[in-house]
Amino acid sequence: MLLNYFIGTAGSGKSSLTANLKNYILNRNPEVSVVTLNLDPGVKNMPYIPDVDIRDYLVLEEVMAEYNLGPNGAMILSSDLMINYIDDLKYEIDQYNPDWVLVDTAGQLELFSFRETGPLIASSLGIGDVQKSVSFLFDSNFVKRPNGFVSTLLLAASVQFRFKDIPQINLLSKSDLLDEDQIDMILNWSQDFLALEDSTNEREKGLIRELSLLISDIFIQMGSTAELIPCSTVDEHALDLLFGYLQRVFNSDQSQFY
Ligand SMILES: Nc1nc2c(ncn2[C@@H]2O[C@H](COP(=O)(O)OP(=O)(O)OP(=O)(O)O)[C@@H](O)[C@H]2O)c(=O)[nH]1
Ligand SMILES: [Mg+2]
Repeated sequence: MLLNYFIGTAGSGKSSLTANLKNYILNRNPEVSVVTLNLDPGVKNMPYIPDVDIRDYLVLEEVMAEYNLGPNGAMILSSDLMINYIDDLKYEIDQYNPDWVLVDTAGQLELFSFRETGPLIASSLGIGDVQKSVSFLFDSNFVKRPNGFVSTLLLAASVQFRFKDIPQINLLSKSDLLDEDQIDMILNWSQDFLALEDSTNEREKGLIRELSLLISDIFIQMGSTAELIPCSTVDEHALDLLFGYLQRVFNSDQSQFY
């Protein structure tokens, strides 16, 4: 069983990618079974019908009414309450005995990633020989400038820190919104933080520049890269690339990613 979590800021394309990757895998090989899991208790409209859905157990509006909370407070509480339904979600998924599980998480990524629920769910789901990955989405709309790239890089690193036992790949989502030069520039930043520093010096000013430089310097000292994979739901080749990367993660010795 291969289990992938899509995590990213609100609107970064998690649900669209969940839907499109499922279709892509099934079109490629109808024999493979793919299950989608929605972990957003507040979502109203989705681009697909999830096979397993937290909303069968927990609905944001009902939590708001029952606990007399506004949407934000109810979202925090819902995130914590999800823990009570891990066994149910696990049972439902196991009934399908799928080859792939694509997990779509809520846009408030700090709730899933930085509270207890996300890591607990991530460590609990799946049976038998299960391999896991996190796909973190860098929204193309926000990473065109060095400071947006650095902010997203920090979020991606925080998520990696929280889900430390699970290999993570970073996706440049909605890459069809960028031209080729922009894509090359952003991919270059992700592989070479010195290039990111150069662009920061050129394009940012004042405190933002100083902070961005300090942060990229930390990443340089750590010797890490944030290799990005361009990804778009309107481009079949981009899905080919993503599928290939996920297979590489799953086929490799997962310990090399820790
Ligand atoms: N151009 C383009 N638009 C996309 C792509 N993927 C998603 N979108 C659009 O981006 C918007 C948000 O997409 P979603 O898939 O709902 O994003 P999400 O991360 O699930 O959003 P939340 O669950 O609200 O956090 C929608 O209008 C999508 O149609 C893409 O690859 N290219
Ligand atoms: Mg969504």
